[in-house]
Amino acid sequence: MRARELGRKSVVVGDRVGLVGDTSGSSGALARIVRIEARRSVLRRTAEDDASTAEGRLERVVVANADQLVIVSALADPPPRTGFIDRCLVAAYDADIEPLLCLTKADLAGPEKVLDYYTELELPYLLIRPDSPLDALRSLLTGRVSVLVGHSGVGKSTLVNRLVPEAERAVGTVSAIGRGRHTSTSAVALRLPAPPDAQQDPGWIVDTPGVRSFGLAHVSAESLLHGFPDLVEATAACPANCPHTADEADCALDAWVAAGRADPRRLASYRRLLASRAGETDSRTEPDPHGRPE
Ligand SMILES: Nc1nc2c(ncn2[C@@H]2O[C@H](COP(=O)(O)OP(=O)(O)OP(=O)(O)O)[C@@H](O)[C@H]2O)c(=O)[nH]1
Ligand SMILES: [Mg+2]
Repeated sequence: MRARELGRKSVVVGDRVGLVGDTSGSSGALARIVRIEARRSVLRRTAEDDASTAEGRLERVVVANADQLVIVSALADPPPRTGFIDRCLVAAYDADIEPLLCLTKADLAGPEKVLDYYTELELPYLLIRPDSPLDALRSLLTGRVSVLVGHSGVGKSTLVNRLVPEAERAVGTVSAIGRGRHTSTSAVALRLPAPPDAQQDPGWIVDTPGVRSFGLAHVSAESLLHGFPDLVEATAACPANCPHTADEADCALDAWVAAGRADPRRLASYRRLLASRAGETDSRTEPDPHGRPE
């Protein structure tokens, strides 16, 4: 239990804490959390993008002390949404957490469209199908705290069960395209099994409930750009305090894209996020860059 002296400070998954009392873990034992250690990283999201609304100010800490953000996106059922992946990338760079893209359900559709969109980014990615070996993923997870995020039904818990068989995380059926029922309802950290020969800390994996969107009200307009490393260089030629919006005639991003140095869909995605932060659009109805309805 949490000690009263912690006040309203809440403990989140991934926190390192100080305990007093009976820490034996045996039945009926009682220990108290008396201290939360300084967090190495904090992954946050807001319900909406617009910090001027109550929902936008409602900030949730997804996980503390994560080293790696594993963005889980299915290649089909539900279909991938690069707008969502872009948001996760912004959140990862903002929190100083390394991103890894995990494309699941590779048995149902090919990754070409998604990978094409990210060609200019050195974004590490893995393709996952039900029968694919997980050695590459395991080696990227070893010794680190990794958190899985993604829409409901993309296969996060399925992956966790393959990595940590004794986890027995409930997995669900995808009820409608992009509208999976939320099978997992809380974030859970699980210790990865130690490889038989290794002395190293095997690391931790955090399974989280599916989210519809990844609100970024807590990220400044300037920091949004960090999620778009393929565009950053261009802004050196922008006038001082350039807002980088489409109506800014001198913004250097348009010429950069026109010269073929970045994908126009990436610029469009960045500007949609800027507009969404300014409260101009509803983040939940933003169009998919692949032209699919949500
Ligand atoms: N064809 C195929 N189906 C998969 C794959 N991975 C997961 N599934 C199926 O997708 C469905 C949803 O999987 P879950 O693991 O519950 O998804 P989740 O991301 O944990 O969903 P929430 O807990 O709601 O956020 C299940 O029926 C899985 O069997 C895959 O690689 N290929
Ligand atoms: Mg789940």
